[in-house]
Amino acid sequence: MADVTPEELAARTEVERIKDASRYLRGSLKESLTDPLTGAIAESDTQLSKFHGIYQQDDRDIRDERRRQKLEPYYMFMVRIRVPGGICTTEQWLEIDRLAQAYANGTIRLTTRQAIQYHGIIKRNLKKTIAEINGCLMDTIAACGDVNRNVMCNPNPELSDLHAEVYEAAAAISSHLTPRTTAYHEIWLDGEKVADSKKKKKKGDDDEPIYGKHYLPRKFKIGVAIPPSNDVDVYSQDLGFIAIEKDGKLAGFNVTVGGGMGMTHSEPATYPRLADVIGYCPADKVLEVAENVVKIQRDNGDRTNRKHARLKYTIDDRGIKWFKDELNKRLGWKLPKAEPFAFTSSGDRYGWVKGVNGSWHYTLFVSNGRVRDDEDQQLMTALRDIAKIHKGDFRITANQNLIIGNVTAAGKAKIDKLLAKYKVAGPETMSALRLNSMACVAFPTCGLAMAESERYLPSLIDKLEAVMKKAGLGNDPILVRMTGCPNGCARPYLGEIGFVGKAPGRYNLYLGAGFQGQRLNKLYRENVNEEQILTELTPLIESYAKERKKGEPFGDFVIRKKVVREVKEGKDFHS
Ligand code: SRM
Ligand code: SF4
Repeated sequence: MADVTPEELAARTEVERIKDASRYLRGSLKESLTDPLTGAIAESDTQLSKFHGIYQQDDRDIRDERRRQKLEPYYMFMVRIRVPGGICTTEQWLEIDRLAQAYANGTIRLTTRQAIQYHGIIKRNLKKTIAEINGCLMDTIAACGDVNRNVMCNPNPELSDLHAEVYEAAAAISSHLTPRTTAYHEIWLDGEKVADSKKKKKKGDDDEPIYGKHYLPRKFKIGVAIPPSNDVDVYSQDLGFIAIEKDGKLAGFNVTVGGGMGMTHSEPATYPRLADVIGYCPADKVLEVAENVVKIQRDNGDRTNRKHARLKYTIDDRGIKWFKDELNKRLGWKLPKAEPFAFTSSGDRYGWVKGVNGSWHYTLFVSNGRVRDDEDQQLMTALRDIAKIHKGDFRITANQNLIIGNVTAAGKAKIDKLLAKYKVAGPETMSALRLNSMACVAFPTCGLAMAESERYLPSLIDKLEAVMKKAGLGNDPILVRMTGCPNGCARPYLGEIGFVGKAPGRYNLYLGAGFQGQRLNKLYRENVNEEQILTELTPLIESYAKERKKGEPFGDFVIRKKVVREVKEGKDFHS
């Protein structure tokens, strides 16, 4: 880690200067929290709070009304709890549920990276919320910010011994790459150490041996996949590991680098990119490889332009050969060539599945990850009551769903009864289209949203279901992804049908991604409203029903029929 001269720092982005002056992420957060004159925190602290898992937001539904009334925006905070591999105990779930009622907007949001979010926390409740999250041995550090985020992994370690070994590796990577700064404990826990936080903090920890005081140029994401399932969309991650088994045991991982989804409308220099497979790493070397990939990005990522700061651009600028050579040099050994593997699916498998140890796991479809009570179903209450009697755990999937994990045969009947009592719709009552759909949060909390997403997708699916049914495609899966802006939070460029918000009620329509998460989609129509979406998609769905080959996914079909051109690499996305 080279020192940075004042001239170099001046040429970097404002966020870099904020990090530089922050004393390892402290900034003036303590003072901001106690400033009684505003519901907000200081501008520079809004950048630093992200590293602590906290985003300042305002309620966009009432933004104009507040402006008319000459009031400051209704500031509130989103808090993201890190859940490596998505697994939490039922005791933790009960606490998460309690805090949602006590301090947030009464809902729990499961994210596309297997984490948990609260929305609507006001400033004076922020410290209590974080402290109480840590009280149940979870934390929020590095859930956001220019560091490694929640490490994703197939959340069902009981399915096979291999899954359990891979989950251990994912948890170890997460722990290894957690920032060491003591600022988190100082600010939120009055210096006490609680959760990961399980790690002992020592004097001098603030040195941040992996990140250094400027941390990374941008967010960094890691996912671990277990073939044949690509549920974590491994090619969308900055760094991915694909588990390779030998005789039912974990032997190692193929390593992928340079994935990412985010882009900006009308800025072709920004684009989604799928990762390259660069070689194989034995299981006992996974931390060494992860650390060195992170360090290459730390030292070479672009700190002068945040829209060009992800690892995908570092790799495209310098070439994948440069990256491999640099990694081998830093490791002091050469990554062997990748082992054969095959993905056959992405997304989740729903309903009851029996694990290797004889216990059962139930994957529940949670519409766009939002856990709450509605008139038609009381999901939040159902999960609370299940958590009270369930001896196993809860697992968040990479597709915003929830697994009730490790259920005994006797427990299975009780859980079914509770789900029925609170009218929680089972996957058997839903179309494959809905079960394979996912939308980001967008309005009213996301400050970057241009169009609705979570609140809109379910009603669009109703209409598309009717089209599918009429075409005779009642239960065929098509991956549908929607986001309220091009940042890509629901990985929309991996949707066989992708909707990306442009303006209220208007979306860019993308088609043709690979069903196993192996190919990006392509822009088909720009700035279309619901009527136009249905007009465009109806004939395509009808011809898919009539002319597809046996087992041909929709994404492959639209490419074979030349509806859109196949995207071979990220740089090709806009051409
Ligand atoms: Fe995201 C920013 C929500 C997964 C790419 N994302 C945001 C913010 C924090 C908006 C902001 O910066 O002010 C959103 C908060 C909305 C809210 O009100 O809650 C937000 N992102 C989400 C979540 C909650 C979407 C969801 O519906 O589940 C996901 C939380 C994941 C987690 O638990 O950590 C979420 N975001 C993703 C993913 C998918 C993934 O990681 O697998 C991506 C695309 C992959 C990638 O990073 O390339 C993603 N989010 C972004 C970007 C674009 C980054 C880029 O490189 O251009 C932004 C904007 C930014 O960073 O400037 C962003
Ligand atoms: Fe917000 Fe855009 Fe992410 Fe959706 S994709 S949550 S609108 S940043």
